[in-house]
Amino acid sequence: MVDRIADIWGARTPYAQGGRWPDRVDMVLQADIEAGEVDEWVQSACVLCSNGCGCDIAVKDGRMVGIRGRATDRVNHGRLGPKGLFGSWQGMQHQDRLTRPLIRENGRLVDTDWDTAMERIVARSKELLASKGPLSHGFYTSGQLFLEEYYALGIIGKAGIGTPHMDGNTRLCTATAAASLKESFGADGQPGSYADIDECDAVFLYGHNMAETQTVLWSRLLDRLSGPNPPRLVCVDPRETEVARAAEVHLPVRPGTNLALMNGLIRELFVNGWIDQDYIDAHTLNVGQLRGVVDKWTPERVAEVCGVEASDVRRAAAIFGASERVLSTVLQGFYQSAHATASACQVNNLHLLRGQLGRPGCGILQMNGQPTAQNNRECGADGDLPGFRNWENPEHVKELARIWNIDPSVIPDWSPPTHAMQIFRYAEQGSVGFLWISATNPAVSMPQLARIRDILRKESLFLVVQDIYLSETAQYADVVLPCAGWGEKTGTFTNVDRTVHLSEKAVDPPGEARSDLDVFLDYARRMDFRDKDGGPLLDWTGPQDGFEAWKECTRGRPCDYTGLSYELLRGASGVQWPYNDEHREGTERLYTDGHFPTDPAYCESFGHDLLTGATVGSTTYKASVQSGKAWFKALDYTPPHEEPDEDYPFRYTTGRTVYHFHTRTKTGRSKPLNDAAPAPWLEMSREDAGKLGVAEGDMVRVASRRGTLELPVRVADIRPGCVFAPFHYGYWDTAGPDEGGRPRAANELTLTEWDPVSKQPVFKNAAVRLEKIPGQGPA
Ligand SMILES: Nc1nc2c(c(=O)[nH]1)N[C@H]1C(S)=C(S)[C@@H](COP(=O)(O)OP(=O)(O)OC[C@H]3O[C@@H](n4cnc5c(=O)[nH]c(N)nc54)[C@H](O)[C@@H]3O)O[C@H]1N2
Ligand SMILES: Nc1nc2c(c(=O)[nH]1)N[C@H]1C(S)=C(S)[C@@H](COP(=O)(O)OP(=O)(O)OC[C@H]3O[C@@H](n4cnc5c(=O)[nH]c(N)nc54)[C@H](O)[C@@H]3O)O[C@H]1N2
Ligand code: SF4
Ligand SMILES: [Mo]
Repeated sequence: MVDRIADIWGARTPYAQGGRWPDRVDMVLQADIEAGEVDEWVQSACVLCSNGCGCDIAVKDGRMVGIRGRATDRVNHGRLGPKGLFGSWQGMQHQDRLTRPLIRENGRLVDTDWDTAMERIVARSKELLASKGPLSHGFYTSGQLFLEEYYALGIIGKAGIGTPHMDGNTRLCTATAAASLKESFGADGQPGSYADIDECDAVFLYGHNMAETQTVLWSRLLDRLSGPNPPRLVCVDPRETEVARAAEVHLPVRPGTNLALMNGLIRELFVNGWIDQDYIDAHTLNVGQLRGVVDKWTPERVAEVCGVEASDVRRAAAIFGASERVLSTVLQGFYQSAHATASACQVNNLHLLRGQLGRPGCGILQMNGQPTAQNNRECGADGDLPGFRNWENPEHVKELARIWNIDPSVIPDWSPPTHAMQIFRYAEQGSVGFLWISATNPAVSMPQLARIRDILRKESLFLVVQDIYLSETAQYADVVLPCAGWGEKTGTFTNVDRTVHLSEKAVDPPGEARSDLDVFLDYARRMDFRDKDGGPLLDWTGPQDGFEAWKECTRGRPCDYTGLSYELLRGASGVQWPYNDEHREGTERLYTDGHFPTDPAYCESFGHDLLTGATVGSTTYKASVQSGKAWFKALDYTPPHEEPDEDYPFRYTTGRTVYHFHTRTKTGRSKPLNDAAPAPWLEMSREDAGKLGVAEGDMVRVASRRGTLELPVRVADIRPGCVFAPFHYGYWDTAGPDEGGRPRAANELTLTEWDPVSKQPVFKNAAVRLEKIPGQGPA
């Protein structure tokens, strides 16, 4: 049998341009079980990244005992990666699962029953609403719940309580994807399709280590690369990742300098006439402004700022210019670095300039990371209004109020929605006294952890944490709610390329754990939220009611789900929205006719100034828009806020490894995955290791202005002057810095700073100094 820990992508199944990606069914079963002994295979999709691979869960004697890919699914054609194969079902069934609610008594968390836990929450909630009003409440959710759960939470926060303080960890994840799509095209939603990999002439990966983070998508690309007429590949990443090694041109930019590179690439298209003037004239606005901004970004200037070769900038641009069908993918190397939205918009601009949108092979994938991030953005459990509605458009607010049968004045539309970092700031200051965190672990995943820990432990903050394990964050809670997770509850979710999947309940959750949806509905009931006519605000009895309600909310919006049903999703494959009377088969690509959702009455946003983040506002927007045309948005480069200096001479960046998902609550509890990457490390170039006198495995202390880490060195192919740490490792399985343990969470060092438009925190560039810890070998 193939070792799918060592062999990450599995065997090659080459195919030619325009061909069909061959099927290959991947499967793992518990060691003592044969396929014939499985009682039942239950349809689902994997929730360990945004790829959304279709799968079936193997069930025997009421337990999950394995998984296999669905050959019929358009996303993965049967394949699964290491996390899907091992992390999914194994990660859910560990003895550490939370089985009973916990409440804090005399400083300690103790077991209780659901009534006591919920009544404690409701009592505090009512008391704060009466004494301080809705702005005392904050909700911080996830990119890992189901659509129905987010929509329930969105209704609770926006129509029940009426607080603008709602966001998800999607803010840390793909807020910039959403922001760039709104700025350029008027609304969120990926223009492209995974099938563009089958058709394209070239692929550009911008700050995206697809080989480790969407392993099945990378397998599709590897199969094209090993078939006839393979696509040309360009990679922008300071590290020599697997993607970089496969690329024809690798641009190892200094962290934080993406925008300089992008401005240079755009300039090359203009200078060499590699643009589609007819498309630009017919379908876009503001090309003159773009030209003006990029004018001074010659390849030589780019080379100097980014630390790459000018000839490589020219070669990369020439590949874009010479290819009829380019697929671009963008992820955290752009979204979590400096000038995030502006850099991501420049990718959209490259495609608009060449008219490469809406045709097979010409995709833009402003990627998602988490499996259900798209749904949080759609359903309004983050800062947006449900159905991609525009908070600055009073008609959209009225429409929502009509759908929910409430008074429009309840919906908080008087200010921009509060982003995650600002919600935590309000908790720090004390104006938010009630914070409900679901399915995310900010005590490890947010920047500047010492500060986050101080906020979470504040006396003035009543903290509810809803999780499947006692995470680092849950340990600070006043009430911990044990939830059912993947395979233990039913719901739908949507992946990067708008493919909607149904994930069915396969087994019962452990102990008294309940689905997140049941918890939200229970809270709504106990709070007695009512509509205008005195009826219950949320009268759903289960996920299917939620899905039906959601369909109505999307009617006529870009993410129209009205033609979908659970019945239909029980089919062979997931399907792509919009799916309605007009699109009976779903929609492979958006903007095929060059018409964009920028009409002021329809668009999701009136846009922002990319430098300051100031909103354009309806008056200016209406005066400058030509409905249906896309926007060229551009910004000049300025250096990132924190650059290396004498005291902190190294650039610090962070990211992922293939074997772990985030804070390891699931993958750290799967033996094969955890054995493959049991502890954190610091990547450093050979050159820097030599200068510091450290060798592989030596311990170093890494310090920024905000904290320190102690990690073993891994000598790696990273550009000199830069170091990299994986952000997966926190303290649930080791003593934390407050208990005298070694600091090892990458976010001890990161800074509290965010992109002005998307408000996504900057996790990918900070300045640090290094010192060898004498006499200490491998940990
Ligand atoms: N194995 C695994 N897969 C995952 C996840 C996981 O935790 N583990 N998480 C999922 C989620 S939620 C997400 S958001 C995605 C993230 O997926 P990716 O964005 O692919 O992952 P990262 O490792 O965070 O960052 C990608 C690359 O950015 C590079 N980089 C750092 N700084 C810069 C810079 O300034 N410029 C450029 N151009 N590149 C830079 C890093 O070297 C890194 O290789 O992965 C998803 N898939
Ligand atoms: N330095 C640095 N920091 C980063 C990043 C980086 O690249 N570098 N990346 C950022 C990104 S892109 C992301 S997405 C975040 C991820 O950061 P987090 O969201 O904090 O990470 P997770 O470990 O996925 O946390 C999810 C939590 O939900 C729980 N959970 C899983 N399923 C369910 C469920 O069905 N119900 C409930 N109630 N709970 C559930 C899990 O046990 C876990 O505790 O980290 C961000 N932080
Ligand atoms: S690529 Fe993502 S969705 Fe597919 S199996 Fe791997 S972790 Fe799961
Ligand atoms: Mo993410």
